[in-house]
Amino acid sequence: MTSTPTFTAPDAAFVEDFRVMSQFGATENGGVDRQAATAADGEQRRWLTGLLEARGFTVKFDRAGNQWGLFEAVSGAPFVVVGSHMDSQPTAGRYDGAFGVLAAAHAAFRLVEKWAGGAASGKPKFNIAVVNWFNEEGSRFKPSMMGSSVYTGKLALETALNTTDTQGITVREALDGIGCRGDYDGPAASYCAEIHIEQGPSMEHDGITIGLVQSSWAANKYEFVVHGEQAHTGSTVIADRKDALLGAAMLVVAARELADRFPGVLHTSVGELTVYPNSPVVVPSRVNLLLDLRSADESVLAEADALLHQRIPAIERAANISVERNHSHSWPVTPYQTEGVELAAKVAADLGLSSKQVMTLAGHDSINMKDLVPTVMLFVPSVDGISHNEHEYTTDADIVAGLAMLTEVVNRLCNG
Ligand code: HGY
Ligand code: MN
Ligand code: MN
Ligand code: MN
Repeated sequence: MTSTPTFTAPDAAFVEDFRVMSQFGATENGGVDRQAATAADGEQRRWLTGLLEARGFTVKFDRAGNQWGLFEAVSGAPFVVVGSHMDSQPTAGRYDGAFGVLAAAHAAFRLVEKWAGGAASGKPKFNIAVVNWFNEEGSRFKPSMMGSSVYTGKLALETALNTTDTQGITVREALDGIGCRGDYDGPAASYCAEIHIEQGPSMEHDGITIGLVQSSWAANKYEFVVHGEQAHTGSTVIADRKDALLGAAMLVVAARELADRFPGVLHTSVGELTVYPNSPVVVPSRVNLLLDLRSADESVLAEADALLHQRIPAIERAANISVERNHSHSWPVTPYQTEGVELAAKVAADLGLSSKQVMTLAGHDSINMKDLVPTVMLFVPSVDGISHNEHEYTTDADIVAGLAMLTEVVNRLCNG
């Protein structure tokens, strides 16, 4: 892992494109800030358009802002959809999502070149569509996986477009602002493939290059609104306070205590708190809090949900506030199609790449897609398991191996 590998020219081109791509929204600490439909997201999307068009792909934006690079090798046939997302968390790593979109583009370039080789290379049965899903992260606009949720019919287009960020800007306005709201409906899909970094340590720990994702954990996300009353932090008697932040803090602790009751099988977190008015001498009147619960066991998730719900009246009494709970987003434990996992295992063996079956604890657009068409989800290792962090890293050797793997999986899917 420490030596610098010598790459073939196409692999070196991929590594170089990855380096160039990572400059859009680059942060001082070596990460990126490319939240959905921001200027940096728009610039990167235009760069991807140029990359795809230069290789003969037609680029279209659909009504939900998903970016499609289409190549029709067989007129009228459905498409193998391959991609991930280029949007990021506010202080994110370079790999989460973006690696998967660029790998999809380069995999498609290699296949198109092969098909151009004539009869000996064989014509595919299906066409190929590279996709850059809109707003997978859900940091600026909720919920996450927005673009793929609209494409797969799980979220109404109007609901998505009318969603606002904390400044009151709608998705519609933000997409128009970067020129990425189109009138395309998206292609007809036959299969889907996505590659992503693992975002955990298990593959690196086991010395495995390719993760064959066989299922996802389930997730339940909630927005809690804690209602209190604004007051002076100096002059208001403690007993009279209705401190929304105190109630929110109790919810944060309750979430952690829940996880501790189900060690290793339940993950709970509060990732975002918005405090109103968020001023030093004011007892907060309101806090909006985003809490998520995840497990591979839906009965654990249901029990944790119920326990959390039961805690709320005691928190309301203790902090003298009221709590409103709104469901935000959820997905069940969903297995990926066994045939896809087997196909990917065979490809890894044929390419001489080590592989093992893994679960995804994070959400991915492929979780939506696998309910629409057979879907293959692949991982490459994350160094030290670090993710959603500017120091997220995967070696060049591993991203190149991931690209080879994705190319051959998509090749076989395109051949039906
Ligand atoms: O895992 C998540 O919640 C995000 O959609 N990736
Ligand atoms: Mn991601
Ligand atoms: Mn992410
Ligand atoms: Mn005053």
